[in-house]
Amino acid sequence: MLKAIRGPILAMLAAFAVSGAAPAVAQAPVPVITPNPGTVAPTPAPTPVAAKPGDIVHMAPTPGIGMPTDKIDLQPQETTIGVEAAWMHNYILVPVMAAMSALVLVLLLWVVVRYRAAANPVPSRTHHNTVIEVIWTLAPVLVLVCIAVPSIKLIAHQYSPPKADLTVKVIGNQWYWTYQYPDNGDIEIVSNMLKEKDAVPGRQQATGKERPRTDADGPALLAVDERMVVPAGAVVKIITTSNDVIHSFALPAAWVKQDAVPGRLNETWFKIDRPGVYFGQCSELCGARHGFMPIAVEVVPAAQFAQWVAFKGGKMPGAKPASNPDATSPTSPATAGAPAGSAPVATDKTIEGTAKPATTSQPATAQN
Ligand SMILES: [Cu+2]
Repeated sequence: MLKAIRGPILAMLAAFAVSGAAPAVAQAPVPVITPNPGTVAPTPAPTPVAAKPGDIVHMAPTPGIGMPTDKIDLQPQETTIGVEAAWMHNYILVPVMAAMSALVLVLLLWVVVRYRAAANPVPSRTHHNTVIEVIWTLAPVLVLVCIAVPSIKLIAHQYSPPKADLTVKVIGNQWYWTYQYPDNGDIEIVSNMLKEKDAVPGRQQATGKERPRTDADGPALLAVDERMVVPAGAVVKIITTSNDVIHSFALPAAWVKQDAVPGRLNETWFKIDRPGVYFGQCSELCGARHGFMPIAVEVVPAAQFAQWVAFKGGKMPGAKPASNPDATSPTSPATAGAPAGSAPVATDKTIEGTAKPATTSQPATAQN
């Protein structure tokens, strides 16, 4: 009996694993999706941190939004795709997994107890039961159909992006990110993780060459000196690639995870309506400092985005080149990683020494 039911159950589990293994691309039936769902938390009121007049003001992140929470759960989702996917995960995949595990456990226990040798001195020679064979063939098929329908719908939604309002090319490097804005005068942002206060030599701090993380930048290991800035409500097309090894651009609150592969261009997208700061991490083992190349995306109102672009020396599509004096100064963002974040020193003036090489002194072969 045990042997007889084991095959179909294993097949059922294997089939389920295949369908359920890719929640990132599996999405749900189209439940009613509210524009800004995923969480009941009120719209955060990001605390702008004022800098000197004329400086770009960056937002402070809102605890619990766009960053890990202390619950065992997915992060609150900020995109319609994320909401569909989280729904699929919470209301289809998890219940099916739990029910199937419980069923298998009960069947095993029943077989172990009911058909133990002590209670059955003469083994049964029973074989072949048409009814049960039909059941264990049809039941897995029905389970798979229940998963496949919402899953395929979700994939269709995920891979049918609306027309992009903005394209950002994301380049992975050992171990930092570069963000290029081809629609905005090819500005380039170099984004490095901010270290904790005690990890930054006092001399570096005193000379302004490197600043440590503050709470206004975000949580430890997630805060960066330069955030990717995108407008709220815009469809952002993300093109990923890499300069060295495979990295992965992941932004959990937007249900985005896309490998960045050298020599290839991969594409994904997101549209976040709520202004705020959203954090992610490189999600492909890429070497010794893989854990230290976080991602921070700052979603700002459109006007503020235009202001930021101008500040970085770029231009909005169709607009004249920015006349910002900084655009041509040595502090041009294209030349170095400027401090972003929302700390009091987040004035977007380039701090020397935080450019790419500063954090990439380890050889590419120093991998774990
Ligand atoms: Cu990486």
